[in-house]
Amino acid sequence: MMNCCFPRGGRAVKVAGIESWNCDVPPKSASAGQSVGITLSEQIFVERGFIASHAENPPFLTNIFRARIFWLGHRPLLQGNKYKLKIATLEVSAEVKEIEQVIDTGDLTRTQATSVERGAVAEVVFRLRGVTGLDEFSSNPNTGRFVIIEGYDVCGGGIIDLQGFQDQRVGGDRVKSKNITAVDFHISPDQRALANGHQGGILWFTGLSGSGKSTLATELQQRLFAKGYQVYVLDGDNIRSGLNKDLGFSAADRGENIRRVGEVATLFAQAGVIVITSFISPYRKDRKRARAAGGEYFNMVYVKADLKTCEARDPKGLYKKAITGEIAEFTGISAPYEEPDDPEIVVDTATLSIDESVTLLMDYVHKQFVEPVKAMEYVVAGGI
Ligand code: ADX
Repeated sequence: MMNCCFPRGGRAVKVAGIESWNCDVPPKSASAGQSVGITLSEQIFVERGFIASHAENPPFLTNIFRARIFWLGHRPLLQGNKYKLKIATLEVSAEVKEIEQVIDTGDLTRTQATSVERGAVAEVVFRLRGVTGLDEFSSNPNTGRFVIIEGYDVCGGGIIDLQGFQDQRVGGDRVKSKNITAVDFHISPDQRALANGHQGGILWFTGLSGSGKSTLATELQQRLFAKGYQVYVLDGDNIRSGLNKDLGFSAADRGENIRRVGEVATLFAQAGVIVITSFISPYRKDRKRARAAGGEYFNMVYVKADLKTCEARDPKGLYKKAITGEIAEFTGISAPYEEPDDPEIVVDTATLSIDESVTLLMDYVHKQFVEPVKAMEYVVAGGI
């Protein structure tokens, strides 16, 4: 089975079967150059121009790129003009965002210009109507080149250069490195759990600023540490002055903040540690990605307190500043908080005391991370 990924939709799906016209028995595999039909494990909407790729090596997703073009049109190519680009089987509308330079094909001199005349070569930035799957020409010529169409006439061609552009794949889940092989270090999670007396895991706190995440994380860490557990807190304010000091509070930066923390928390959990992450993590899609990274280690804790309660607490005086506009994009005031609909546990700090909240969490840790190890110890000791 192979995973497929259809860019634009960008969904990973499984190949349920392969059909070929000259075979009695459906083939188990197909290779480049063959014409086959595929059945997918789930129904998805596939449009002309979509590309199937290996899930681990998808095309670049973007709505903007630079290209080196050769112009054949009778009318000059102009900045701001719209054309149709044909990239493999995809046809997409594109605007000439910028003509960076025109290259004289006679003496290769480069000049700045706002138009490209017939017969000229130029470096041009295109903005596409939608996010599209394509590739750098040097890495995949088939999806890295295009023809330019004006009306019904082919009036140029180009090759794609993606240097300096961001892959817009949601989650940035594209692995850039090639030829990497995971190393197995031969210490199993069970061995670590038996050594520690508990499993590794992630308690992913989410909630408004002032909901009590840091307070509960601090208390819970102390209580677990006193029991001899391996425990560590990753806290927004701390991580943002080190690992994530390059990030602000835009939706994109918060996304990257949570992505990195999700990966780091997973490493801690794999090392056998109970890791408590204390981040607002306001966006559902970012939390979903952290859950996907953490897999079965991941447990979401909704530290719940309504905005009024948090504003009244305002431990850092930030709500006041947000209301006067001194702080922009402040969660709850000028930026959204999307309530979780899939938390493993809800701790309502508006009604529970700190002690009651921590007791609830201690019980959860015991059930989730300690009891399975007790059962394992019983088996190892020959109980069954
Ligand atoms: S998150 O949204 O990306 O998850 P994170 O938890 O790392 O946020 O950081 C939140 C902390 O940064 C808050 O507790 C607060 O102290 C501080 N902060 C500063 N500016 C903002 C802002 N605009 N929105 C939210 N928190 C902010």
